[in-house]
Amino acid sequence: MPKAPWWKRAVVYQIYPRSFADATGSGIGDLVGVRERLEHLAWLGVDALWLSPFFRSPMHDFGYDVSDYCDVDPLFGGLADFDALLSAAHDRDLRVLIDWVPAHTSSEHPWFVEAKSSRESPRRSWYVWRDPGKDGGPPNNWTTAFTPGAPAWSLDEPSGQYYLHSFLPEQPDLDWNNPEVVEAMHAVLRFWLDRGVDGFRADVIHNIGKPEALPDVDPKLAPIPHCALNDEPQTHEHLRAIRKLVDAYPGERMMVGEVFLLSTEQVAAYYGRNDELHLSFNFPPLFAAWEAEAWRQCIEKTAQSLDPIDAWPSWVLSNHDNPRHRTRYGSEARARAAAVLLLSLRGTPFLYMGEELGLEDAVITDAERVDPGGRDGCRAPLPWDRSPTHGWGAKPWLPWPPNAGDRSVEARRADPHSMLHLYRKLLALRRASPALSLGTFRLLPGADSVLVYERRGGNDRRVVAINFRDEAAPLELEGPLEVELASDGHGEGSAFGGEIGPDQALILR
Ligand code: TEU
Repeated sequence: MPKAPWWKRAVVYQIYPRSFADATGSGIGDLVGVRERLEHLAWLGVDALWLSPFFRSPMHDFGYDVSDYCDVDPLFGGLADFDALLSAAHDRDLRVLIDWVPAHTSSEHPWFVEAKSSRESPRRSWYVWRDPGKDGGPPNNWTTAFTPGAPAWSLDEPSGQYYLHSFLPEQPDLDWNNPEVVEAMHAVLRFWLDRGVDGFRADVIHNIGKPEALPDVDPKLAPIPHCALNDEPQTHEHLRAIRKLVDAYPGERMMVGEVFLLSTEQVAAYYGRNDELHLSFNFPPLFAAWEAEAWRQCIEKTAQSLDPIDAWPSWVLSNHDNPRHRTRYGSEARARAAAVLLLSLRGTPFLYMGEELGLEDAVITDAERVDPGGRDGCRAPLPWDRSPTHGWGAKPWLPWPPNAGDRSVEARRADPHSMLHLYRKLLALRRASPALSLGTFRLLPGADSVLVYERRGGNDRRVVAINFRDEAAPLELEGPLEVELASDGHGEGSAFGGEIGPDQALILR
């Protein structure tokens, strides 16, 4: 097999630090909590973890509004706790990616405080300021992310100018056309690379480049948050410089970018000619229905867009911004089949903490909702054990997900047939199989409701079949095949009998 960088073979596990593990008993997860629970990740068999932001922040967007990129928010601990976590992770051969938020800062970041202080401030041009439009309103028709249809601009009354914010007013967009901004954000990358991180998940990276003229978008598109439309050539230039910076460090450091554009062709451009992002998220599959045809299309589109530019795919079903796929797909049987799919496609899979437990979104009342984007459900805390506090010191900041005791790490680990053991088995199988980790991919014919594909690496070969319906289906395949893994455990270790069960996924060899 060809030699490949670690991140092509890896399975990455996303940790949302507020909700993972609480060592201090504050009801909010923290970095010591993550360190104390690394055993879970090592036992599971993932290769890397990605930590959502833990930097100083007023938390209007729960850490995606950063007021100091080079310090840990006291809620989560301090820099020494980060260093201890990083070295403990490395001791267990777990790589660590951190979240870099380059497109906007917090409005409380000293840069913005200074920029706002006067039109003459030397930092004014670090952000995007414009005079009001002709009617005295916002300078253009761009809209913001969390309040549908609301302008992406806020008026700063003392100076009479508007500033741009693709997200909350508390998240002013940085102006990457200013070389000082570029240098400051590069310095942030170096700060963490020098500390030893293995790489970054770059937040809304496609949103850094903006044209000076900031033209209106087609009025028909204006209701779409501008961030989901912003696709500018400047960004590619910035990414080439970022790639050089990251690649200059030893040890295969990397960056996975969040490109929140809803077509895979657009996303593909952010790999450049292997000189921009190492990996990019690709969200159309996350938004796809649980239907064989929808997935066939996502898979084909991914290959068509990425293969010609030699770019490596990534796959993700859940994250901290969207309802969990266990909730979207509606049953544990489907979520089990989805785990087989996610971990047997060609590309790097990203798991979201708790999906290995089969967690569903918490039911959040209006009174409990705290996120401006209403994304609280998937951010419910992780239950570690069956006790009433589930391993947390105090009542956590959000309600528990349904059946938290039965789905806790403790309970799932005690049951060899649980979802957690399925994930662990899949991870081990993937690691041991050249076909599944780095091999080629080919769709095979199957019934309408069954997705079938072959993975091949050298002499190693697997056939994977996913039944998207809750009724059994015939499945004709060549050659004697053995059921190596079944999402529901049925038939494992025996000869394949020509049929796939309801909601079942199979790995055959
Ligand atoms: O998300 C980008 C993004 O576009 C989504 O927030 C999307 O608009 C939203 O989920 C729709 O409900 C990233 C982070 O992942 C997210 O948590 C942040 O809020 C956002 O950027 C701003 O930093």
